[in-house]
Amino acid sequence: MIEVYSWATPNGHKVHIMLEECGLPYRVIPVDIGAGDQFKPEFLAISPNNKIPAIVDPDGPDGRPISLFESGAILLYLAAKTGRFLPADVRGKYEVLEWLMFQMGGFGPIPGQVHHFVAVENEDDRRYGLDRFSKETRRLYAVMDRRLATHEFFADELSIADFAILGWAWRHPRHKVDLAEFPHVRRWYEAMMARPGVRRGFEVKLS
Ligand SMILES: N[C@@H](CCC(=O)N[C@@H](CS)C(=O)NCC(=O)O)C(=O)O
Repeated sequence: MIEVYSWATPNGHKVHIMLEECGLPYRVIPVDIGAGDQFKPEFLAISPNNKIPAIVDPDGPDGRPISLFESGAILLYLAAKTGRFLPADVRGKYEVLEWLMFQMGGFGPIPGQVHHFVAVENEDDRRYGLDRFSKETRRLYAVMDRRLATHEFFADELSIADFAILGWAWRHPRHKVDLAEFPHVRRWYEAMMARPGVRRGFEVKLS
């Protein structure tokens, strides 16, 4: 059974969703990042950047255990292990990778800064941070809206890119985005959230 070191955050949920959608058996080991569990030596041994999620698969390549950190790498590993949610053909695969990298490099780090700055007490600092990162967050939603105007999913079919982006879109109230302004994102978001596997992923028990 795969062990998932995780917490109820966007990056954690991406992996919970993928595991549920693939029907893979797994066990969650909560890492309370508010209490500093991510700095414990036993966690750092598998996640040297002190961040969730991380996994240990006792049945890794060649039947030997493997541990992985970074949610994008974990999604790619699980896709390779199951043959699901990542097309085998080169064009289809790289289309998924484009949108996965879009999420990992932008639509995650940027709204994450909004989550930080909304809680900053100093008004000038808060205003500066929110001006900068809310504007960029909204630009990213506009990019997604344009893509979804002509595509049901981010790539040609449902993929790990959708799961990765959904983890962060789920936090739209926290980064102060009204999906009514991005109707194609809203259509995709509602369809994704209606999937039983996605729902189970967001409801995963962490204690
Ligand atoms: N690029 C990493 C980011 C992971 C990340 O930022 N995890 C956050 C929770 S969503 C975390 O563990 N924060 C704890 C810390 O930074 O100390 C990934 O996608 O896995």
